[in-house]
Amino acid sequence: RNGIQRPVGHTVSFHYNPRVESHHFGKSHPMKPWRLTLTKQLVLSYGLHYALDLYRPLEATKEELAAYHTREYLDFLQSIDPQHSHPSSPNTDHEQRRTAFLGSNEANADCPVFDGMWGYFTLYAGASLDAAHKLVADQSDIAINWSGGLHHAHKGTGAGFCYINDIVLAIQQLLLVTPRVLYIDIDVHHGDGVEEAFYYTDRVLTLSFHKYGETFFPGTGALEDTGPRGSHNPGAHHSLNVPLRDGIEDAEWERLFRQIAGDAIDTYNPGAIVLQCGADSLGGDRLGSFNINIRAHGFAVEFVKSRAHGRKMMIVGGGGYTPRNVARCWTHETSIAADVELRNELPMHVPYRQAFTGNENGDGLLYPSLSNIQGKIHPNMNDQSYFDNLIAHNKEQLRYIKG
Ligand code: VJV
Ligand code: CA
Ligand code: ZN
Repeated sequence: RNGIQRPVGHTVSFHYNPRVESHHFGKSHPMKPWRLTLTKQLVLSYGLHYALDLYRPLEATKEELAAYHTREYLDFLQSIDPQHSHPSSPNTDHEQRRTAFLGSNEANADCPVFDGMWGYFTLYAGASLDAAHKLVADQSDIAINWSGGLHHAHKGTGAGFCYINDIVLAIQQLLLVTPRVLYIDIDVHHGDGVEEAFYYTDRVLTLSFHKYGETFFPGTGALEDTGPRGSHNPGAHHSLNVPLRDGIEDAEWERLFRQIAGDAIDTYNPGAIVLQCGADSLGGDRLGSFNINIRAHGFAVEFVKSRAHGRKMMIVGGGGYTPRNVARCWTHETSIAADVELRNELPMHVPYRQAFTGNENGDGLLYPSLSNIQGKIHPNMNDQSYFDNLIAHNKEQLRYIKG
């Protein structure tokens, strides 16, 4: 009806269980699962689902999560959920365990305990595992999970809004069938949890672009941190970092990404590529401070897809704290995966249309200019010589790597 069709010989799967939407981190917490509702509505309104294989994955089992996470952490997460907790366990012990697993009083505002949280984790992790399984079984070429991408979670603790590391779990599955996986992370925060999980192996190359400096979370991901010291360690040179300053713009971003991600793909020659598309690197994000627009963000997907050459590709979400732009960005990126061009005027019948209309909300367009009209203004603190140094340093690291 609207001309959107499935391209021949290239299957794009979309892994999503709408039950994630109903979870709330708490009043005024920046992480809003509701942004996923908005994304899904926009994808459906554009008719993109005609070009996708839609899956509604079930919760991951505790056994599946234990492939990476410790038993004691999982026991804690499962039991602290009010719906699963034992009323007999004393409160003090409860608080001690909460501090141990989710951070001290100040930090645990990032990872609150909320109603139904076990259901939320197992749903988003279940979707990433389902995506990985469809790639492994050769039933999909590009598998998308916008509810995943929670890159800060550690083996035995939560951090930065992330409790279960669905990305690590998915990469572990891909490693069963391919010798090397490339992980690329364009969230404005450093992909520390994924880097850490594969720090000592040469079977995963991690590459994160992020804001770095002052006190910006999580504080890791310096240019010089490229893996364990000592060239005898297999993980040496297999963690790449691209630390950026405030205000990076479209053309610079695209050039940097093309150069560094391009070199990484060519040199490492991975069997699969996992791309974390955190939308907090967009201009106008509530927590981020970059100045890139939706098409420049999507350039990462476009570029990786163009260089994939038959390799399996997995796309996950991540951060993104201005919900209307998260929905725009991930709808655009779904369309790139599916080889469909979308018109700039949003469909008339899109639910929650008012979230996208008006001058401050982007004038009913899919691709409004995000720089300087939304959120705080972040002057560009990067310069050409800084970028040149980032490119040169990462090229030097890749000389140690043989694909
Ligand atoms: O900067 C931090 C840590 C603090 C301690 C805790 N307070 C709340 C904030 C400062 C040092 N944490 C970051 C975590 C960012 C996580 C990003 C996750 C992702 O996008 O990479 C992947 C999904 C941070 N920045 C902003 C906040 N936390 C923040 C947390 C809140 C909040 C406002 C800001 C938590 C609750 C409430 N407001 C009500
Ligand atoms: Ca990143
Ligand atoms: Zn982030």
